[in-house]
Amino acid sequence: MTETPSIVILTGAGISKESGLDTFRDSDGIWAKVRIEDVATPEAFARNPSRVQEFYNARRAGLKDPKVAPNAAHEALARLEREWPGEVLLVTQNIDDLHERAGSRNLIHMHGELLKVRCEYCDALLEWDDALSTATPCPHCGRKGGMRPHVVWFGEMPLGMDTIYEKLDTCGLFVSIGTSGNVYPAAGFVQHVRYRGLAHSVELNLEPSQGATLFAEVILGPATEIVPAFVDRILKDGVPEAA
Ligand code: BJW
Repeated sequence: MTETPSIVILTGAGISKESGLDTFRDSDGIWAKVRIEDVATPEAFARNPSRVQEFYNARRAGLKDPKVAPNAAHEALARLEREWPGEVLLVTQNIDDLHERAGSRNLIHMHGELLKVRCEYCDALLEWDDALSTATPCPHCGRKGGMRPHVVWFGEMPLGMDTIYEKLDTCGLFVSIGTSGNVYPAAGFVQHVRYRGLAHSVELNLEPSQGATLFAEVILGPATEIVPAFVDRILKDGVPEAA
């Protein structure tokens, strides 16, 4: 008897767009309003920590807006995890908590989490839903000036990479949802899977990503429509043979 194939799903900002959160590289996205060099590098934080804290404080506060809630795409992925008889690993580049709120549990936030902060002095990692400033003392070691958002900036190592590559190496299906394929290492996952040749690969996106031609299958449309339909199909028909 053959084993049930495991599934790895990569999500990006596009899955949260219909929940009211901005993407990065769309014409109305975050990088059209602020410069990466000012808010999303370790150098920016060293140069002007208050500016960086303000940027993430505003986004953390935005998560508390009652209008920001998981959508049908987040919910469909949580259903897939509950109902698929094999393992479903969700790897998200998003720092919002909408996958958790929808019920996903086997989840890696490879670019960090907005609702966590850490201390650069003592490495304490803490849940945090409030504003942070350069004067905030670390609740663990008491020192000021070392508290930073628990996010992965350009030039920093994404989180959970050993587990992610281990699961990519053994999965039977790799699905990429709502990501433009501009940022590595996530943008390279499809190539990694295709090179191994043992998994089917599917992109679900509003528009084709940078690496769309590398996927065996591409389905275009808004996430709230195409993700639930795709999950229904996988639960009904199973995972296609690698192509
Ligand atoms: C919809 C939709 C709807 C809209 N329905 N879809 C040269 C070559 C190769 C690599 C490098 C290089 N120079 C430097 C690098 C490395 C660098 C990198 O990739 N740079 C590129 C710009 C070239 N990467 C790094 O530095 C990373 N670290 C690293 O590489 O460490 C070394 C290492 C080596 C080997 C192995 C492992 C590690 C760190 C990257 C950190 C990224 N950080 C950010 C910000 C922090 C978090 C935050 O503030 O939120 O993460 S940048 C930003 O981009 C954020 C996102 O997670 C990330 C990806 O964006 P995403 O999700 O793809 O969003 P968009 O806006 O780009 O796309 C949205 C998509 O949704 C679009 O396709 C739309 O069509 C779609 N969409 N509405 C469905 N309704």
